[in-house]
Order: sequence, then structure tokens, then C-alpha cells
Amino acid sequence: MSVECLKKRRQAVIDRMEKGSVLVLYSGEEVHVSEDECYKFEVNKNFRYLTDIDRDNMCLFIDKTGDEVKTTLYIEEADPLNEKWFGKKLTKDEAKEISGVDAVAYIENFDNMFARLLTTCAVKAAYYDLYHHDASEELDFNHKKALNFHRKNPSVKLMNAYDIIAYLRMSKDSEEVERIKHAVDMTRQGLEAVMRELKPGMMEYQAQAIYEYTIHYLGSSGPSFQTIAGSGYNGTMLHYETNRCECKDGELLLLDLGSKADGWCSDITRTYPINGKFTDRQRAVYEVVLKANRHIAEIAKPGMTLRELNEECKKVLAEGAKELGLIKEDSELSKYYMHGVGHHLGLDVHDASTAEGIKLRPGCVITDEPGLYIDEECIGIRIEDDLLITENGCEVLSKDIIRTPDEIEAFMADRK
Ligand SMILES: [Mn+2]
Repeated sequence: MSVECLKKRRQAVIDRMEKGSVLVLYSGEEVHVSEDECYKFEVNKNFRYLTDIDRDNMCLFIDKTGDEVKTTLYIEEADPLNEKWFGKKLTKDEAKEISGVDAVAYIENFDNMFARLLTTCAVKAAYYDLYHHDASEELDFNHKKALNFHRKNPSVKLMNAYDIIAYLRMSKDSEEVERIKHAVDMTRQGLEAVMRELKPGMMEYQAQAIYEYTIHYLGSSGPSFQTIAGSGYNGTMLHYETNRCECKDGELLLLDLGSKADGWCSDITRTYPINGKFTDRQRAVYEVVLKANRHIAEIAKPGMTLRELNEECKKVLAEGAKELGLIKEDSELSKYYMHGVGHHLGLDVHDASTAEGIKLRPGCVITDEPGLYIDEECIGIRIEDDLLITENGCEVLSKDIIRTPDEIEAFMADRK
């Protein structure tokens, strides 16, 4: 990612900060599992967005208290013994080169620097990332730091940086779109590898393994979420990720999966006939879902909301479900389709969004994922594409991932 691009993002944040304020954004800390093992570190996504660095124990500090705004990145100082065990830390020069900040300093000096600045009374407001998924959840690292700060400095207004950054993140710049396109392309290759091997008797985890092998081989840092490989009845469970069953002759395999390209995600679903050929009934259901999927890609444009798109999607699915003899009234559709048609996609699979950004605008990347789940027939079908909202409509970023029944059958017939 170019430093120009990162500077532009940070400037957009600075423009929205009050005069006489600072921003304090930590990258996060490693979380312990057991004994000496930690969970794979997941960087705070807003920190990543503004620095393109995914290391723990760092802090981005923006000082807008004086006439000149200054951006400093606080990083960990390397300890040669530690590095022997856990790998190289970023040096000051490397951190500066990647992020393009005005200055880089060591994190052990951060608290003193901040305390000194606070004694000057120049800080009227402090922006922290106050993201909170739901009330029952533990507070995250940034949130805890914010509350601690607020307790010690009650006269400084505590502001939420999350809303500002999330709004910006909703509209992707060209460098983000490039990363998402790369992620989508790795997913295409992974799905094609599965289609080449898929046959009755394959285990769901083997389909998963082929997919994940392929994207890792291509240089992805891994799946953007737990791969869903649900055959037959399992395809009707929305977040089935056990993947332990056998793919049976005559059934479908639903694959909902993604990959990460330097932090940015793809999220794609395809449903394939395990033996290479759809039954008439499967094809009929598939065509309905495909019609809804195509309809959304036709109409998605700036100004619309995800809710409106879902209402449109439901109309197409309800009409089809009636023709399939599944329902008589539109209101019964919820028995066979019970989720939304899309969500934002970016650094997070279900990407940041705010009420302010409820209307789609150019640069938004959303998913288009209608489905029908018929438990009693062991038919679960979802087709999911990734759409980039443009000035007048949208671009299907996953247009090269084949999706019609004819294309899929031809691909599977042609293999070997
Ligand atoms: Mn999705």
C-alpha cells in the first residue's frame, strides 16, 4: 500500500477530529490460550487501515492540539534475545517506510509523552476506538485503555474514533479494491481446484483442505473466516463448519469461503453437484437463487441500502419458491430464506459500518448472497458474489468465478 494512500486516510480522520484533540489508537496485544501459547494475533483493523502494519504492541498517535498536526507511531524496541525466539520486530526505519508517519518512537516512552502533553492543558478531547460488539462482550484492549484514560483525566472529553474510521472504511479506495480483487482471484483458483477433484466419497474436510491448500500456495495469509463445506443436509445450516461428513452421490456441496490478501478479505459462496450433474429439482431451485443473485447485481447502486436490496431479493425468492411449490404466501419465505442478502466486506469479512453510512456510496464493497434452504429435501443452495458499488451501479468483482449450472457442469465434465 502506498504511503500517499495511507496519508490520505489519516488526513480524512484528522479533518474530522476536533481542534485541540488527539487520537490514540493501539494495535492490540496478544491473547493467551494456554501454557506459553497465544492465539494468532489479530491486529485492530482501524490501526491496520491507517498504518498497514499488523503487529502487536504499537500505538498510532495523532496530535491536533497545535497549529501543526503531527502523526507519530510508537513501536516496540527490539530485544535481540526475544528476537531469537519470536522473530524480528520492525525497526523505526521500516515502520516509517511502510506507514509514512511523521515520526516513529518507542512505545515505552508513550505514557510519559502523553502525560507531559496533558499537563499543558492543550488536550480538550481524546479519540479512542470505543468499538463494542455487544453489551455482554468483554471490552477490548483499546476500549480498556480509553476507560482508564477517562478515569484519570475526566476533564478531557472522550470521543469515539471508531465511528469516524468505520465511516471512511465503508468506501474503499483503489488500493483496497486491488487487494480485495486479489483475494477474490485466489478464491476463484481455490474453488476451481475443488471442482476438479469433487466426487462422491470425498469428505467435506477434503474439499476444505484442497481449497485452503490452494490459497495458501498462492500466498494468501489464509481463509478470511472458517471455511464452510456443507454437503446435502449440512448445506442448509448457515454456519456449518464442522466439515466431517462424506459428500454423497446425488447431493450438493455448499462452499462458503474466503481468503485474505494482505489483510483484505473475499467472501464467496458456490454450490456444486457432487457428481458433476444437477438433478432437475436441484437445478430448478438453483435457478431461483441465481435469479435473485443476478437481480441484486443488476440493481445495486449508490443511494440504496442493504435492507432495500434484501427486500428486492426476497421478492424474487418468494416468487420462485411459489413456482417450486414450497410456499403459497410471500410471508412463508422465512422458512427457506432467513438471512440478509449482503454485508460490507473489507478488512473484516462483516466489515465495519455506521448508521451515517447506511446508504451505499461509490467504493462500498458488499456481498450478494441469496440462498434457499430446503431441509426436507436436503437442498441448501447459496450463491455469493462480491460487488463494488460504482458511480452508477456496481461491478461484480467475482465475475470470473463461474456460477451458472451449465458452466459448472461443463467445467466438471471437462476435467481430467
Ligand atoms: Mn458473506
